[in-house]
Amino acid sequence: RKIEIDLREAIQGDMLRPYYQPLVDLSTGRITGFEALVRWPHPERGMISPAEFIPVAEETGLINALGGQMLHRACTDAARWPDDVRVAVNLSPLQFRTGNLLSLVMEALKQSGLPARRLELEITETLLLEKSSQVLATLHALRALGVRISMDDFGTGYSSLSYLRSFPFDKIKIDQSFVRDLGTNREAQAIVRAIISLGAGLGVTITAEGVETESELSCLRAEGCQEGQGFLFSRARPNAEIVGLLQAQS
Ligand code: G
Ligand code: G
Ligand code: MN
Ligand code: NA
Repeated sequence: RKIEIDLREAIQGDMLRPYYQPLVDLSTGRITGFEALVRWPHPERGMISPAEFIPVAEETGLINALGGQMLHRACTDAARWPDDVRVAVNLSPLQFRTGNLLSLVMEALKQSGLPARRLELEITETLLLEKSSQVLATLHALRALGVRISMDDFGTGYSSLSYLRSFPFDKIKIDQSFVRDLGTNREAQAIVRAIISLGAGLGVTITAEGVETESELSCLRAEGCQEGQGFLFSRARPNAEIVGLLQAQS
């Protein structure tokens, strides 16, 4: 397939770049960190969305090389940001199976000089479906380094609360589908409220994804949600704009 050939070439040529979307503390309005979201500037097609090529990367195994490059670059970029600003990197379940993830992370931290406490790794519920002891051991080892582990897209997929008992997450990200329906849908509001209360009980930070409107924001604040992310605050931006963005708020 053409997209596979092009993607392989883009990875070999180190053409992919993380863009960074702010994570905002809802009580202070300040940026606490950024999520790295991969972007592919394609020579013929312009900017291609990860929604299109991450699945291709996962099918072909290219996700290991892609994920490694993103992790290294995100740590290197973040090492130059202020010391209280974190970076969050998405991990594919495949990176737990085939790659040596633990040493990849250690190497990225060492090469970049980024302190482990400033790195968050986002994983999805599908990773925990199979209840693999190897996956749990890797997560515990990453956490022992001081890296924070976030549960991404919470509430979609095959949510089972049992994994919250077997692994202590640092953060749970409420999927944007619940946030989008907050104003109009009583069920969505009840679910968001329940997740926030779950987070308080577990001592886990709750982040709302896909915040687009002021009314969603005030609803989330009223429910006691600590952190938000979404177009209301900012889209993902290239690293060249990040330091300026942070200076503007200080
Ligand atoms: O940036 P956004 O537009 O369109 O991202 C789409 C999807 O791609 C999201 O589900 C996001 O988690 C995923 N994604 C973005 N960057 C990465 C990455 O570096 N690695 C992995 N595994 N997924 C990513
Ligand atoms: O799966 P993950 O949460 O990593 O994906 C983040 C995705 O959500 C990216 O595709 C990003 O571009 C997208 N996104 C971020 N903020 C918003 C928002 O406010 N609204 C919508 N519709 N998408 C968003
Ligand atoms: Mn994510
Ligand atoms: Na998500």
